[in-house]
Amino acid sequence: MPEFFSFPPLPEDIRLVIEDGSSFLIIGHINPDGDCLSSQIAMGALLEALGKQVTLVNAGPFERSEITHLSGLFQTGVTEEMKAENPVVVVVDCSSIERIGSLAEEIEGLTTVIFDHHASGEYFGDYRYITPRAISTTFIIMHLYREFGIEITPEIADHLFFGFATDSGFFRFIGPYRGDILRHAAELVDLGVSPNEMADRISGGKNLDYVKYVGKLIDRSEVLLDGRLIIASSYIRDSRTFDTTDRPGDMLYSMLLAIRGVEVVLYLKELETQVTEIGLRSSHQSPVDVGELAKRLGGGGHRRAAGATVNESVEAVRDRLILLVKELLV
Ligand SMILES: [Mn+2]
Repeated sequence: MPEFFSFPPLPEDIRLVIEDGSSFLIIGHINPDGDCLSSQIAMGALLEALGKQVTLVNAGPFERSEITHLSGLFQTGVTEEMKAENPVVVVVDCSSIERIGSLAEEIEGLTTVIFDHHASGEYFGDYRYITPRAISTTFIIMHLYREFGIEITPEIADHLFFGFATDSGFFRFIGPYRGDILRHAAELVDLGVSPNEMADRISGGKNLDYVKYVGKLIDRSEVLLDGRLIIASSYIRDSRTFDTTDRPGDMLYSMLLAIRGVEVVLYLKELETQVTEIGLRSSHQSPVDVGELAKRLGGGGHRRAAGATVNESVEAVRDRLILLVKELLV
């Protein structure tokens, strides 16, 4: 029998925290993507519809071209004034407390509720509703609209769909027996969302330097372990050559995963001399669970997509990762 998805029941204590709270801070992860910010916005609108006072906070930076226009809706820090109301903190789309950056210290002592869909990470917060089989965090938030009996406006429908589209590679990462995702998406389209316009918004809007940058990273990438692993690396110096704040990730991954036989793609980005950000992707057929791999490096994520940041040079972490992937590629 296929394993059809249904949402686990919303714990009663979470429902009570939401119903009883009067003031809320909605927080998402640093370097936010479409799912993160849309989840924050949709969660905020849900709580406002329930009569709550809401502040959206995200430390940024708001660099990806598809989300920069949303930055004006967010505060970038939690002030003492905001804390004076003793707000409930709702954290969305974060698998570990480090993911919220400087805000982690600022919210200390406040009641925290987590809504997330990452399968691996270090659990935190006082209350958690974590649903790894949800395609995006907005998928969970859409469920909350139903749970609390709040109507989805066309504007919120757009945000919810934006999260679905960003996290599912525009529905390409969805396997069989997940008609539920498409049924949810169909509901949003009937509320006025245009998938056509959304596709342009997500993959368009880049400058020429962005595409050249991706080209450079492909050119520089190394094929390893009999063509099953590809590693692409970028360095601080690249920012002097290529004028773009967009992340090469998504385009880079889809091009490298298109190569026959490639199972794992690693993108190593030098942030500082001894600090490297690692993006991990694995192909649909691969046995490698990159979420687990990222967890071993102190990060987290999903089976097919994950990330971590380590205090090591690009070269050092590269060598370590080759050995780790080799062990997993049976
Ligand atoms: Mn997400």
